[in-house]
Amino acid sequence: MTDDLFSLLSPEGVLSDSADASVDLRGMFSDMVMSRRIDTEAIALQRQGELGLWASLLGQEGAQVGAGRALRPRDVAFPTYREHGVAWCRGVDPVSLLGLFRGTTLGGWDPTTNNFNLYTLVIGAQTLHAVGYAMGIVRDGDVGTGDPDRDRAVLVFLGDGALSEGETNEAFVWAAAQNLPIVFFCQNNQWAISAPYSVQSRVPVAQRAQGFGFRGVRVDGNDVVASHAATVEALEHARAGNGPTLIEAFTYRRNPHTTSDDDGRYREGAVTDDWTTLDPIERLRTHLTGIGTGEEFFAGVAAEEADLSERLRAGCRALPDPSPESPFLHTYVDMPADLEQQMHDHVEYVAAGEVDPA
Ligand SMILES: Cc1ncc(C[n+]2csc(CCOP(=O)(O)OP(=O)(O)O)c2C)c(N)n1
Repeated sequence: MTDDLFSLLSPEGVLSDSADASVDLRGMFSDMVMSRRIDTEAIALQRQGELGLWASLLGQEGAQVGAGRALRPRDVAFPTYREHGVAWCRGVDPVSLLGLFRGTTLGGWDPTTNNFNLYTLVIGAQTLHAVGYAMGIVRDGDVGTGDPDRDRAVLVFLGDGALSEGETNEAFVWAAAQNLPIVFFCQNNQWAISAPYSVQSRVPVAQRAQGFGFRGVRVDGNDVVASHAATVEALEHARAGNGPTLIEAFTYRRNPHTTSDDDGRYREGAVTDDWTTLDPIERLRTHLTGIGTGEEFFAGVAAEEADLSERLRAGCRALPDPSPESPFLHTYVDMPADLEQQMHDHVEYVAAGEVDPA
């Protein structure tokens, strides 16, 4: 299943000699475990009626933590709505991820604090936002200077389904034509809700970059070490002024598309079981155990995980309800008079406790 992919940590937990020996494998393990715990708790909270929806990352932790850990502080990430593992690596408070899915906020965090943009639910839209940002980096002269504290790059996440969007193709054209400092990180989890990748393209994701004139790399997305190494290299290439890369992290979405989806209607459970044997966390656990990592390390991770669970459950229930004004705020620097009038009408309507007869 993963034979033709760049891989450094085999499904049996064997690490290649060519892997960077300085990579923090324990840190990667911990980040993957925490990312999965955020996911598990969020699904439970959705089932309890505390969230309206959740988009699970189960099985994609290796791709996300590998990529997330490759970022430097000044690099900027543009996620979709499933990058909970990248958000964790970026230092975003995981409780704030829940706000969007609880419906208490249209955002949830300040994108400038951690250089991690807000989630984008419009498929492919973030690729053009990212290209625009990368153009800004070039104009600021923050690329190719050789100064590691100055040079920066953009890492934009997309799914395989986003490759069928016009925006993504426009983003590829601009990134190539302007040689932008950008890395497109496509998690090919093989499904765009119920549409398999095979109905969208006749060639692998990575190969599509060639047509636009930049590099494509195909990585085992369940191998956190390979995902990290490929992203480190691609970001370095971008920061140095050598232009874009498309990374295809070949993986599989083991849960339904969201908590509202029934994947039993379009795919076989047996395939999901096969991918469970390629689990990114278990693969690294096997390796760490094999090199003599003690039980106290794993117990420490489990304790941290338990604390995180408590924090998520309590934090979710404590998220403040939005004020009736909130959907109107922060849309314009100076709010137009007619919008202001709508806001006042809405506030009065809510205050009166009127119920829409429909
Ligand atoms: C422009 C647009 N069209 C359609 C949708 C509906 N939609 C939501 S998720 C999705 C599939 C996305 O699949 P993919 O890009 O592979 O990402 P994944 O969810 O698998 O991570 C679609 C079509 C949308 N949100 N935005």
